[in-house]
Amino acid sequence: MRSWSSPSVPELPGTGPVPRIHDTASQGLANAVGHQEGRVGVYVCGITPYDATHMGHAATYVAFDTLQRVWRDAGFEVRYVQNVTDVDDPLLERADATGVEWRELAEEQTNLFRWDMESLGVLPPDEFIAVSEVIDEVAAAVNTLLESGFAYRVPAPNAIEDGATDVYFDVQRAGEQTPWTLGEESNYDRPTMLSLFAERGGDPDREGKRNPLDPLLWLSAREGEPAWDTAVGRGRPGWHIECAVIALQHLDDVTVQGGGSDLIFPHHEMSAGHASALTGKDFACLYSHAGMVAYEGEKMSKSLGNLVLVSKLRAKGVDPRAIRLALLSNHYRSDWEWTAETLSTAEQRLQRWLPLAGVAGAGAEAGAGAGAQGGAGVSEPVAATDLRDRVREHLANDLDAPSALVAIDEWVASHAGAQSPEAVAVINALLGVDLTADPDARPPHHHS
Ligand code: 5CA
Ligand code: ZN
Repeated sequence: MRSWSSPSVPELPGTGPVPRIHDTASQGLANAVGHQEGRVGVYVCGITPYDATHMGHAATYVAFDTLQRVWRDAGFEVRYVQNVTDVDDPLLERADATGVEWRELAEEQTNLFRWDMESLGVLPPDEFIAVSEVIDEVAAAVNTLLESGFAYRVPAPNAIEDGATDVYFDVQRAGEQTPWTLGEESNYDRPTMLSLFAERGGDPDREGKRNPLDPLLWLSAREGEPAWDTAVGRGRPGWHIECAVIALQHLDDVTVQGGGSDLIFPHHEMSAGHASALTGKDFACLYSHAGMVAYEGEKMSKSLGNLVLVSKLRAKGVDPRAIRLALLSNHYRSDWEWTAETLSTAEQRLQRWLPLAGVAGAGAEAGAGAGAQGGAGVSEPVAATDLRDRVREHLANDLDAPSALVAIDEWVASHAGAQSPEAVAVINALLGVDLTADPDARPPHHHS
């Protein structure tokens, strides 16, 4: 699919340090490097396109965007792949409940997501792939797993066709015959796995499975649901195999598999298992997870409906750069709660920083006067080498954006009223906030 347009990223003098990030599998910090010199590949799980883009989604994509910026600054060539889960139970249920065709819902919400990402200054993936685009490839992979004995068929009495079967992944066999073992990525014990599996789309009690934790690879056609005729029969893909197949297809080296922490299990554990069974090798070098954003006391989620949407804030006239600063003011790995204060603090911060680009800030009055050019009394530009070094150090240390923001605050406070193209470039390149942009230049809605 079409991705979205890229913001321009200034090249900074010199190179930043190789980032270290937390790896869920080894439970510690690790150098974010793969098997190839100077090149990294990252697969970040994309949205299921409905009720997008809320602050939780946005926080996760801004976190991996920061990683991409830090890698680039450290001299790496980055290849970035992201999927869109346009065929899945919750999306189909929402389409059903609202009487919209699932394809239409997915397309409209994916467009909204593209525009939200663009307005937040998120670098686009090199490959942006909808599941509906890779049905045959997924079916072929499921067929391979059946032939190699890592998958098996289970009778599906609810299917449209008599005698139809669903296909499941044999976790025990994969654990014995591939480099992958259940639990190596999540480090969860079995009771935790069982409860998360049931909570997050799994079916531990399905009759005929060899192991309650065996995940679905292929669902044979059900009444009223989309289905495709493929090498494994008529039906649609399971969830984890889609990400495994897309990642393997577009990345020769998965340096990082990323997403929110709600994907640690079963999604990333099982994607890794599927990939190992297909290739005989380990899947990703590192597994990286962003914390969960809450709102009104609970995880922000489509199922609860406690959502703050990027597009709604934008429609109210909120500067997307303030939204991005609000997201960056929390460490990506922590669980945190979105509040009105999170945003107003970020709006004030943006106002304090704007003078760096010669734009008059509005002091503590959030919003008012933003974008006005400060003409009079322009002083000599101030160098910001020290600031660049500090921001680089903080971000290379497990993407510590909150400390980077504080470092910039301190620098701005000690250079009152200074203009600094160097500082502006650092903030743009590494934090994705362009202080020279005119926030009113972008239309509030995306017309595609
Ligand atoms: N399509 C699947 C991944 S293949 C999916 O999880 N879609 S999603 O729309 O539910 O979420 C998109 C991304 O946002 C995922 O990486 C997910 O982990 C992350 N995410 C969802 N809710 C939150 C939240 N409240 N806080 C932080 N990240 C979140
Ligand atoms: Zn995924």
